[in-house]
Amino acid sequence: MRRVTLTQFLIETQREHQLIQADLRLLIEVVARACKAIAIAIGKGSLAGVLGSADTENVQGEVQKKLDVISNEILLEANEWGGHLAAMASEEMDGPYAISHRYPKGEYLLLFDPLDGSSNIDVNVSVGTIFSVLHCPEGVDEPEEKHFLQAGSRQVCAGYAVYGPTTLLVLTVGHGTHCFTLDREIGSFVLTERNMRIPEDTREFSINMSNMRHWEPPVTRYVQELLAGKSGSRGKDFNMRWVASMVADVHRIMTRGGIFMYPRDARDPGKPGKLRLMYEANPMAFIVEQAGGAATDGRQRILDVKPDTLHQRVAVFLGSRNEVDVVTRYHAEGG
Ligand code: AHM
Ligand code: MG
Repeated sequence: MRRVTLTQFLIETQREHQLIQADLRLLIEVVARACKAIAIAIGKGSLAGVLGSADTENVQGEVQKKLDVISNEILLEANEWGGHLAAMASEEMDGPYAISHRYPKGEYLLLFDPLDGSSNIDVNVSVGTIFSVLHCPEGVDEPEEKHFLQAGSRQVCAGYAVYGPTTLLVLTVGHGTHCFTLDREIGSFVLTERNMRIPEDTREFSINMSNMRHWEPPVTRYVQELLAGKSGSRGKDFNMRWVASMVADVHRIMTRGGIFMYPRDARDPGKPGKLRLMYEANPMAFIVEQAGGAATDGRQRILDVKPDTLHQRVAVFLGSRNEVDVVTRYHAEGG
């Protein structure tokens, strides 16, 4: 089989579908290069002294790991000088990151969660990077928070890297979702699955069960039916998996199906869910939909949610279409 590198894939996609102009290709290649650098930093672990806490807090009040800070810096430095971006935003920064006046400005906005699942770093379990690309509104030279607040349906590209036994890059530009594997010897990402498809049905679900007592009635109803298995109303047994790295849990679903849930819960009324809309839920929803899956916040399609703030949280139900439909219907029925 002919080996197709990420670069070849991007050039061929542009030739066939005119979906990836030169600037967007540069952006994707730069993000992919940054992900390689992050993979190398993670791979060194204790040898490079990168594990453990940075003893700082991000805007969401979460204690940052050293690798959260390192990964954020790698992405910023890689992306700021190429002339393809108007601004960046990150889980680890309060507000938008302006591109220095020393560099030319481009037409895209890049948002990222530099190291998702970072509670897993110190125990050597998979983590990842999630990113989303939007157009900067026309005529805007100095993008502010409000210019990032576009619905997920306006994303031009989204992707994630998984730093696991292999390093993978999963990508969509709105024409299917494709998976690339890092060839560590050569140092390039190679296409290993074109047009990933999520099975419509599944027997596997993914949720942090320890929060059950805080859930809303539709979620409790749905999960109790799954737990009842063969003898319950669903008439089949379900298996459960929870890595606590969204990238790893979503990647399993991209590979063999399943439903991932991080519902809204009553722990903190100020937080409608744990995951962030702009750089976690939106890119994952775009990737999942492009693979034939579904993604809702229980009430509406995630990609249709109108954002209010950069770090806004949202409930997430995504994966195999038929299961997402059931739990979304239970929300509409009120429990
Ligand atoms: P993070 O971006 O600070 O790592 O938080 C997001 C992570 C997700 O990757 C994962 O699905 C979830 O938080 C795990 O939450 P919990 O600790 O409740 O299991
Ligand atoms: Mg995250």
